[in-house]
Amino acid sequence: MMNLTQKILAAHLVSGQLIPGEEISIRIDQTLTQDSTGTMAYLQFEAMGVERVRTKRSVAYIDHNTLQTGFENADDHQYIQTVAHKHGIWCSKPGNGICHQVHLERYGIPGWTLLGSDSHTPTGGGIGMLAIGAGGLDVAVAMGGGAYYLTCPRVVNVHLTGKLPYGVAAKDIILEVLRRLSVKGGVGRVMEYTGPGVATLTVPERATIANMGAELGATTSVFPSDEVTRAFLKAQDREADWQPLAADPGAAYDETVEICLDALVPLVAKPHMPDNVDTVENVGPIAVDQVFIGSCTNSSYQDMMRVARILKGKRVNPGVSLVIGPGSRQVLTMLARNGALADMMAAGARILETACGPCIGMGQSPRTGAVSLRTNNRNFYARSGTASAGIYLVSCETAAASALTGVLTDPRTLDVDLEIPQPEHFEVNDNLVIPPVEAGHEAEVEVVRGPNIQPFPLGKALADTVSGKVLLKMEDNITTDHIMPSNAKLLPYRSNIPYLSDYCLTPVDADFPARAKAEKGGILVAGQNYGQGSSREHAALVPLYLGIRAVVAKSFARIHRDNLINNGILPLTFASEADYDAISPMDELSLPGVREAIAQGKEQLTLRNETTGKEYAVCLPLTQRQRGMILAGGLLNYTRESQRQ
Ligand code: MIC
Ligand code: SF4
Repeated sequence: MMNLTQKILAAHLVSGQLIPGEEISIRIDQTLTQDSTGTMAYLQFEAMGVERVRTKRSVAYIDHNTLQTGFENADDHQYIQTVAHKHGIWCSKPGNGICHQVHLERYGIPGWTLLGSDSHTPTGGGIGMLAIGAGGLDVAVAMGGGAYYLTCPRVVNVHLTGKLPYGVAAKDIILEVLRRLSVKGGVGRVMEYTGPGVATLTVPERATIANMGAELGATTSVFPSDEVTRAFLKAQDREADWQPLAADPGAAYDETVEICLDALVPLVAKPHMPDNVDTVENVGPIAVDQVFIGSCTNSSYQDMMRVARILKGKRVNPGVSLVIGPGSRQVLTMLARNGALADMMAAGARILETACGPCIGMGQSPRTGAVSLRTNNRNFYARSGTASAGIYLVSCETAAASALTGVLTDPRTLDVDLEIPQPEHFEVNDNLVIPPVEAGHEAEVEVVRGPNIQPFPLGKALADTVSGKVLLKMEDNITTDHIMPSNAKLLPYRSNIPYLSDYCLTPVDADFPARAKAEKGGILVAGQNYGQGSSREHAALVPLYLGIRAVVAKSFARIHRDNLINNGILPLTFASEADYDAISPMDELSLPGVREAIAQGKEQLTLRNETTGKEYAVCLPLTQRQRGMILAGGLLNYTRESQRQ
């Protein structure tokens, strides 16, 4: 008897055993990239020298950097489009929509594996995929036909019963899970949704939940594939892609979370963490300056239709700027045809291109000290582009109701029919998707590289001894938005590591880049869950460029730890967390004989504080393959070395 996660893993297993905690590797059926991580992933793919991708389908989406305030974004777009065309990859052009929404609509297949260079790739779990977010280098390897290595997860049964009451949304389900489990609660786990409540949720609602499983730190989240999934695929002209999938009756799980949907209420994640959850009622009618409805979490056709219903015939409160970004061209076109778009606009909404937009700070930064209600998944400090603003994460219903009143409003007070059935047929039009060149013609395609495409740094083989000053000592839950901020000014430089290096960790300490450069690199010290959030490999590549050789933390987030190892940076954890307190900024630390110790397979190393004379035990549990990567100075060097042998 197997649960669904085990079934999909078993069907794709390349190496290892399905025992939680053990290293396994799996075959990847599909990959996705988006432009802000994609340029690096394709540069790395090119460096691997593979002519054509070996997956069943790989898609390159352009959805993050679409502002084009200078030539940089457009250079990146052209590079991605041409490199994709050459190497057998489909390219979804800017304006076609947000990668996760479009992938769900057009390409996701129940029971298949998907690896994406974006942390919200698990959105595909809404359609029964095992969809995992990873760094660009891991995705590049998967495109080349290589297996994806991961720690075999524990499987959590999130058992849903009942039905959501009026005004309570799928977003409130995942906010409830976050409230209970926290941003670390899913680490090392797959969240598998089961129970009679599942059938009451549409595919986009399931996708909302799977999407924000990323905020739990989970490896991924997965829903069964049932008649609801079949109807969704049929309406996308893809019924042939459907297959029924579910856990065997009585299958075992490592943990269980019970959620009774009838008992849920509208929830809100307060600044600056997605697990800082309270009820809308408790937070009360705080004044709201901005409302953003959109992002890969909440921008489906049904989400948008509910919003249009709420806004229809009403007026957005004069104190509020309401911005709406439908998730895909399919959604936007359908809203345009059925009049819902006009209802939104008549109410006073500002309509955005179908892209990530405000979610990643690409425009629409709120005013100083603003309260901004948003339907996206992350409210990390400064991510909106306005550090003093407070971002509150809510459902579409709460967002739209509040946009009308100007204060945080419980949508259960609305008097509007919120039942939006799934359309019989979605409007299918893939005109903005460019297919790859036919096999055998790759050499005819020229890859265009503008001046913004700069080479990426390569790690160096691990030295015998690693040493350096503590350039920064950080708290718990430092996100990749702290390590490598992303906003309208910086996102255009995702292919330009030297440029980005001047902004590394500046939300924590504005002087960090200058100090790192003056000291020619060093060591970072951090608390729990270091590197949570985005999959951006830049959070490892930029520190690598700045000469960071090791990060000593209380614990790491999964994707970031993999990214550090892939780039040859040591992710060390304190054997005793109390030692964190004994280290001060600018202490000189060293790891004498570290190369030999790692080569011998030692998992505990000695970290010497040359300034105080103290020694600390630090842990570096590595698989054999990871050991090889650390010794070689990263995955690319390791792969090259392995090929030579
Ligand atoms: C995000 O939501 O933080 C992003 C932008 O989509 C990232 C990817 C990136 O940093 O480019 C993610 O979630 O992985
Ligand atoms: Fe884009 Fe935001 Fe989704 Fe990231 S979380 S993929 S930035 S919409």
